[in-house]
Amino acid sequence: MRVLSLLCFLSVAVVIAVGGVSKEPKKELLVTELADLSVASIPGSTFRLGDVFNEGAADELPVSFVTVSDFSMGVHEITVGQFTRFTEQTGYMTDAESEGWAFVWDGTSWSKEYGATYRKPGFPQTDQHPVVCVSWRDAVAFCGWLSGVTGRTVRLPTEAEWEFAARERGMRPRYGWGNGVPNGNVADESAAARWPNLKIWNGYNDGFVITAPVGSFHSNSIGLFDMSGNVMEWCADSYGPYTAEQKNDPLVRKEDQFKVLRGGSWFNAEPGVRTTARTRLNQSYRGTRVGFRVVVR
Ligand SMILES: [Ca+2]
Ligand SMILES: [Ca+2]
Repeated sequence: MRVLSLLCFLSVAVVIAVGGVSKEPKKELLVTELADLSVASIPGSTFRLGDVFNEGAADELPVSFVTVSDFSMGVHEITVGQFTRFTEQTGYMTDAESEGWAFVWDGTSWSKEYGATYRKPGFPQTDQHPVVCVSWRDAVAFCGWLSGVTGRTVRLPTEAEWEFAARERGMRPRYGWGNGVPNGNVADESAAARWPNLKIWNGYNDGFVITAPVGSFHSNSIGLFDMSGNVMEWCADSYGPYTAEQKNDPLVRKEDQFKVLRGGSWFNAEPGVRTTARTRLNQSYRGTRVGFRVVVR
């Protein structure tokens, strides 16, 4: 009966267009009783994917021309509140819950913390904090649920979409906040006060040791918040080397277990929070530095 009532509800899920102001990205609010999701409409284009600054790691090269189609992206990382609505409606068990542990920073390394989950990551959080301790598989499951709820295709961003968005449609912002001093939740003086050995952004204090409520800092020019820092974000792609040829809407699918994450987190300063920086983790990884945001078509 619960499933039947959910299906009935899904059929009346509504999409409300909020409309845009000139020069502002068009915003939509996908409204359901289960999950409100604010997304920004991002017109596609061709851009140069990779380390256009020539200052990053080897895996950010070669730079190549990539075309991405139009897409919409969640303006925030998925929150604890949104993820909880998913698990409450479906009974979904995260990998951390079913296996009984997640990775937590203990001051010197990322170690298995038994009992750590997105509900109890070991630090205070509200429904507005980004969900953490979710694996790639957990994130994909959330997307599948939200696709059903909204009647839209909801999925993880491809690595190319993520970078295109973080760089304000393929321009040259070095970070989610632009090119200057930080305006986001990165490894800062407040984190160093707790963990003196942490590599931080010297002289910068954002006031958050671990995660911050989403949207605590200003957005980029296309309306996206926390593209650098707060939580690292799962992408749809398997990790692989870049190639030089031009591509259209690339998505790397491989048999191995390593998936791409982008943007760095509260745990990173330079160089991890750069918009072109790439990270890979096993798809079963879950820890207090990893979350995700979604793309909607
Ligand atoms: Ca911080
Ligand atoms: Ca982020």
